[in-house]
Amino acid sequence: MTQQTNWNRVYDDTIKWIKEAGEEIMSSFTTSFNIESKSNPNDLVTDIDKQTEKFFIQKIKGTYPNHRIMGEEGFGDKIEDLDGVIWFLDPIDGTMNFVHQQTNFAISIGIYEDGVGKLAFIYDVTKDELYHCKKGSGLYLNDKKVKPLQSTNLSESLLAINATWVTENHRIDPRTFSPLLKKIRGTRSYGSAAIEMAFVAAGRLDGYVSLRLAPWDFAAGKMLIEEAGGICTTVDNKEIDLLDKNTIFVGTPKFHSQVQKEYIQPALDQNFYLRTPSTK
Ligand code: 2AM
Ligand code: CA
Repeated sequence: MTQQTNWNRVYDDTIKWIKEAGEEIMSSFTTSFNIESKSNPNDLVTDIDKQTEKFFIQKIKGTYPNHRIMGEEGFGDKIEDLDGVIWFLDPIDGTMNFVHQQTNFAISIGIYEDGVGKLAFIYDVTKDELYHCKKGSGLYLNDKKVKPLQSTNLSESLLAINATWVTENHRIDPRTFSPLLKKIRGTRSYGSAAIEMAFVAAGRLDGYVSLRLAPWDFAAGKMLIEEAGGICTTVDNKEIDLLDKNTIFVGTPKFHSQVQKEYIQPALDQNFYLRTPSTK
């Protein structure tokens, strides 16, 4: 049985901890930190990712001992079901940007209860921009309420996509998205899934696609986008699985449905390949 949760209190605590963690991260710029690679040479982790995750885990476990945590750096719990309250935590989303640019990275926290989104936070640390929502109460950027999403024509749309997915790669046939790039107004690539999803939620982008995201990368962004009235699915238009790596395609309702119908579905009908991130 899940205990009654005071969500307003969790909301306030999380914002307080995020700001505190943000200050620590900013002060790390004046000291040196250790950088390692994880699954591949481009998958980076620093001491700061690990310290930040441990900071949140200590705060969460100390205040909400019944809550479970799925964190990118693995200091949380081993999560195999969605029962109760689960915090999906990415202490630094966009670690490569953190290392190379010292900007364009975010703290991402999505809090779910029995698989249903309750609170979401994406904090663009160096810009001091906090995107946040409590389910059903609208999306906020810092203290300002964000307008519900507007739908634009494809020819006036901006899509966030990494160039990897329209060049030779082993996850998606590059012919799936390359014709779309000729049709839309432009593409962007910020290198942080959390920031890219927050931008879709706030109407700064019309869509975002990625072929390899983990629950801590998308849990908060999915909630923010849905709160703003946008659509989040896998690239092949299925429901996103919160317990697994997924392909991700998100956007305004019109952008999402048009791209599905006119670009993705025809590519799948022609048997262009599309592999999920859990498949090697
Ligand atoms: P991260 O920085 O927290 O690892 C970069 O395109 C985006 O994809 C980032 O949000 C990055 O999250 C995420 N990502 C997920 N899995 C990745 C991987 N195996 N290699 C590189 N980026 C990955
Ligand atoms: Ca990370």
